[in-house]
Amino acid sequence: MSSVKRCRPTSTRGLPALLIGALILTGGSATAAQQDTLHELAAAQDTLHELAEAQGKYFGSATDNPELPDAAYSAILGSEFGQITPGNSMKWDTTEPVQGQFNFAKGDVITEFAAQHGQTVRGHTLVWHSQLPGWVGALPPAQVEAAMTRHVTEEATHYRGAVTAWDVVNEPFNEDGTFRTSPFYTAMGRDYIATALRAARAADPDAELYLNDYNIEGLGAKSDAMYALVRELLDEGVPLDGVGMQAHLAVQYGFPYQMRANMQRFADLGLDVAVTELDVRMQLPADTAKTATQSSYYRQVVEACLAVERCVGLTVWDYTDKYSWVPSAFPGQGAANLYDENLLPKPAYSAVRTALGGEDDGGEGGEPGVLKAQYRSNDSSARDNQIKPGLQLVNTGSATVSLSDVKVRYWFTSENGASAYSTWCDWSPIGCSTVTHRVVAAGVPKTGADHYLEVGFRSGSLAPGASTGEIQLRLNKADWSNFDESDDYSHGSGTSYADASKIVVYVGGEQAWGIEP
Ligand code: 9MR
Repeated sequence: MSSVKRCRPTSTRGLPALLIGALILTGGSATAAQQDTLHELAAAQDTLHELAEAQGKYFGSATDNPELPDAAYSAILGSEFGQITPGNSMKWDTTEPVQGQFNFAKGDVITEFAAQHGQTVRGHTLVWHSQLPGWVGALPPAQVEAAMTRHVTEEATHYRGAVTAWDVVNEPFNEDGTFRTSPFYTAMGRDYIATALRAARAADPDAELYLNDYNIEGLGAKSDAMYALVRELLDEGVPLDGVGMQAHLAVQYGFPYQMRANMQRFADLGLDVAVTELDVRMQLPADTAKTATQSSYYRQVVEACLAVERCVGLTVWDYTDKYSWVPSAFPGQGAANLYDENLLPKPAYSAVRTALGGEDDGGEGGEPGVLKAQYRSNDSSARDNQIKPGLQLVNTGSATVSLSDVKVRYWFTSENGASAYSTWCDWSPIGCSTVTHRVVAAGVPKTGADHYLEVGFRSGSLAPGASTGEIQLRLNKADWSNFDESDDYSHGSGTSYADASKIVVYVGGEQAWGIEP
């Protein structure tokens, strides 16, 4: 892959709100400092969605209303992903808990988030046997069709223009390929599926209409049943645009059999295919082997989708272990997502990037994100006249990294706009004489971050698995006035070394670790 980064001057998705605000205030023409920052941002690595988009696909994530107030979570959700699916808030028990009483407030929060972040929304789901309010099952069978049609019509009408694709019917099959029993199947037999699809098309002629299920990713009895059904529906002229393959995978169950061939046979019927709920769980605790298998499964799913033209995109079933459905549904299992519980990208994230054609770190066969930063505070007071970060870098990749290519940024605020600083390296096992340090003012100040301590290296290298060991750093203002570190972006109060996502590491000028302020 080329190391030349694409510049995206027409899109502001992914740019910090403050910078966009500054550009609006200056009538859209950036000052020199802003241009520097823009340049830095343009040089930052492409998002998963941008990588997928370059291949004609989208890359999305499920989300859920209770997660959105988590600012660090929603910042990644809003920037890294081009599509979102509500995990729960468009389901029947939320949208029509009482017959005829519709409530779209929670789903509206999701579509508004998407609109604010330039994302598309997959509607999930109109007709499903689960998360179905009790009143539906209590209806006399003769009334179920009218209730279902009304539900589909009301919800699809409400979300016209906001939802681009609907999982109209979710999980219609048992594992052996027989139809699953539900109030809908009991009342209408398999015709409920055609009826629901027709109602959805009538309510929103522009939305793509899907059937969605799990364990249909590979060839097998269940996917054969879906294949037979969709062929019949198409023959009957029922409106249907695609098949969603959930892809809730597990390292202990193996990779779906011939996923690409299975996708292709649906595509050959003239249907789109989407990976709708991807995650790869494992029995805890995670270890190197399970983590490697997980990365390989994520990679293979992406590769299958890329190989099939009609595979329109992939959605992960939330992107972080912090908000995974897995531990509560499968006790003892977890670690299924691309980011860990601290919102740090995992090896699977790198595997997905690489599979999407993302650039590596420029090293010999290395993957992006090969270095991680660890931090502890060496400071007993957050309100004195010195900041004392302890940093160390660990090579998590498979290639040696030349330290002279590495820069680390620790972001803080000056409090009084000071411009002159002294910086010190007090001790490091790699020798302070090899460590460079200086304070740089941000081109555009951000919350908790108007300056950064930049740490570099004159020489040396880090072998795979090696750590620099701690680097004890210290800085003060020239006027020795006090800091208030409590609101500093990179500051933490931990006194032992831990992975630090708010310390940003660059290798060869490209971001390799952390989240910029
Ligand atoms: O992620 C959803 C979780 O929060 C709910 O508790 C669960 C209840 O069934 O549904 C989860 O989402 C499911 C999706 O709607 C359909 N496919 C399986 C998903 C995981 O259970």
